[in-house]
Amino acid sequence: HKHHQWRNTGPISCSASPPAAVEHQTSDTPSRIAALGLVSGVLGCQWGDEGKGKLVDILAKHFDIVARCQGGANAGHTILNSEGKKFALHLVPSGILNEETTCVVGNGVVVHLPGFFKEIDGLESNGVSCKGRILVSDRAHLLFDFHQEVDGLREAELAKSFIGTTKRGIGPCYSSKVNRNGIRVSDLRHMDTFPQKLDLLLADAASRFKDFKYTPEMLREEVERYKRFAERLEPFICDTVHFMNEAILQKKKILVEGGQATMLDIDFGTYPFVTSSSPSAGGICTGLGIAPRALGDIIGVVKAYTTRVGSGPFPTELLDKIGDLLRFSGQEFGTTTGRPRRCGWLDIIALKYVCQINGFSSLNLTKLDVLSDLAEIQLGVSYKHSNGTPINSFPADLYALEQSKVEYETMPGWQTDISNIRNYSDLPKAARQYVERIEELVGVPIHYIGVGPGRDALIYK
Ligand code: 2SA
Ligand code: GDP
Ligand code: MG
Repeated sequence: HKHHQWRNTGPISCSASPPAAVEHQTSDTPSRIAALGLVSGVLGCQWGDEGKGKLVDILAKHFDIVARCQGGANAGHTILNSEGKKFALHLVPSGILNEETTCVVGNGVVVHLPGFFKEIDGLESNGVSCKGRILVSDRAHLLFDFHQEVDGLREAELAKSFIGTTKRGIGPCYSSKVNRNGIRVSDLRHMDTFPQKLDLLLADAASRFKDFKYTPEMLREEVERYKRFAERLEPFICDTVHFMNEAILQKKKILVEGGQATMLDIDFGTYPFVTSSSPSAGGICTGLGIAPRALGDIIGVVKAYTTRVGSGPFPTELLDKIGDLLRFSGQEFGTTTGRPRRCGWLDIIALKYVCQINGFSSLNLTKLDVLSDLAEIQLGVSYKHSNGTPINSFPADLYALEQSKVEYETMPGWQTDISNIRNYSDLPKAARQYVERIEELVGVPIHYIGVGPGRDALIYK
């Protein structure tokens, strides 16, 4: 089996098709990475923040293109580069820190332009060049400040049953999209009709929320602002469907970076406590316009325990000292909002369900180091109805879920620092037992194990 690696020959301009790929062998590439399919994906297996950004950053140098297919600036990926410098990325794909990678923001993403430019300015001022390296789909929907305001108003209206959104306007923007009155990136090329479209959207919001007010003056100002954004965005705008499919024909290597995770998926998550996009495997095809048969390996990223931000069911949640310990040793605070994350044990029932939906080729178990202080570790292995009958898959019915009971398996802890270990066989026996028990229970191999936040803190199994 011959492994290929393809590299860009320079920045890709939007009107151009991808430059010819250059084939070369690499000797330093771990065989696991070299063998990854031409279109690979990295997706979250829980409720987000599994450490997807770190894996994407590590894999990026072996790929030509890193693409986002869903979500928006609600995503928060924290990455430490080789010098230990910390970057928090939201809309820009985590491939940006690798200078040879072209980043694509696909049609399924919702784009808040003020935030996008702010993120680019932040990266540029930290020495990361973005020019010619980010392509934004002309089919992507624009997320306006008013969507963010409406997000807050909706949450306030829900009162105690609030979702705990990031208030980045995600739900309202996808609502506009599905409602078919959204405004897309390509509409920025028609500034003559843009004011009217925006007016309709704002009027819609004003008719729905009594606290939402806008004046003709505010509309005019917003239009002027977007005229400037339109000019600045022009070099980034691209028919990314054509671009991606050309790249596939040219056998370039593409990595798709998921935001959020399957348990937050609009269809498969704990509805209504979900995000408004499809962070599972299907979202790769719909959010980029590439065919299912183009897909290769999909890697699921799963934390060695579970975290969740926002409201909604969390069967294995720990509301005790162990939960606090995980939060502090795992630094579990939101990358976008700084909110403390709820913490609990690994939920195998939810993980099996997520593995079925996504058909992962392998898993990246992250933050194993965070469990190092514990004398015992629990694994949630099954749910039972209140009458004692087993539940065979993750239930849709949140009431049934709330009344169910989680059954645990207790595993011994290792109580030694593992953050400097780089070979699987050097891990303490109890740590290996934990890893192998998870593989056995879910039936998917764990190929990567995270033992620290840094780029190098990864064990290839
Ligand atoms: P939204 O804003 O409409 O997508 O929120 C709906 C639910 O989805 C959850 N959600 C997330 N959960 C974890 N991490 C996310 N990204 C940030 C991070 C979150 C942060 O990386 O830390 O900084 O708070 C993310 N984005 C959306 C959200 O909590 C709601 O439960
Ligand atoms: P993402 O949204 O899935 O990309 O994850 P986030 O970046 O929001 O949250 C993951 C956090 O865990 C980040 O602060 C990472 O730097 C950190 N992290 C990732 N992998 C590991 C690991 O293996 N061990 C430790 N201790 N931290 C990790
Ligand atoms: Mg995150």
